[in-house]
Amino acid sequence: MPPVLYIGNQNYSSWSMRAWLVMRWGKIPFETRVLQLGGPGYGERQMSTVLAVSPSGTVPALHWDGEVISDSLAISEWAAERAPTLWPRDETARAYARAATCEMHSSFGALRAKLPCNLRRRAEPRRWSEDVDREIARIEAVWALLYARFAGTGPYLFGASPTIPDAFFTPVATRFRSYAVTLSSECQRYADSLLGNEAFQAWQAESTREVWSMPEWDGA
Ligand SMILES: N[C@@H](CCC(=O)N[C@@H](CS)C(=O)NCC(=O)O)C(=O)O
Repeated sequence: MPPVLYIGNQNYSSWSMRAWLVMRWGKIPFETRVLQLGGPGYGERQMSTVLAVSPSGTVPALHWDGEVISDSLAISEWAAERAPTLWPRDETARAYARAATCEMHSSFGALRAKLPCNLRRRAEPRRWSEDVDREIARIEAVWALLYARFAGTGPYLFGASPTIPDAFFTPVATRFRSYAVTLSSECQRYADSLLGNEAFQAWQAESTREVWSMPEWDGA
């Protein structure tokens, strides 16, 4: 039985997207099961859906050989043990890649709250609060630094193949697209590479077939 990755609504679940991209980029055979997060009656449904497969109550959750891990970064590390090229080979580059991934995993709360992941959404440009502007500037600085030092001719942060930080930044690129955030030309080029990635395109195609909607997020 191949590993099974439980994920949330593909239109909205950014953490699910990250783990799924890493598994695909690592060419690890796995099955995907999509769970509906939110929607009417979710409080009662949650026990029989997410909590039934993920003790933390969150997705993504990976099941293999009777084991369960339920965190996107832990799943990415599990994948990298099987597919080491998911991290850059060079030790210094790898340290920077881990730092960027961890920063994405643990920070940017304002961006996540005010620009929720919503692949379908195309909002008009607007002025953001100071905390969002600060976080956007920080992300642009991280991208610019990594790109200048490690990308070579790109198109990803650490070269020709996508690595784990690229997966962690892909839902950021979708947020910038959804909410019409203006980026520097080099950051926009990198964001476009993430959005053009074949595995991301496959995820996006599946998300367009999804019928669930979360009105509380669609208005953000
Ligand atoms: N730190 C976790 C966060 C996972 C998370 O918050 N996932 C959201 C979906 S994107 C979730 O499962 N929320 C629970 C719910 O909506 O019931 C990770 O990196 O996997």
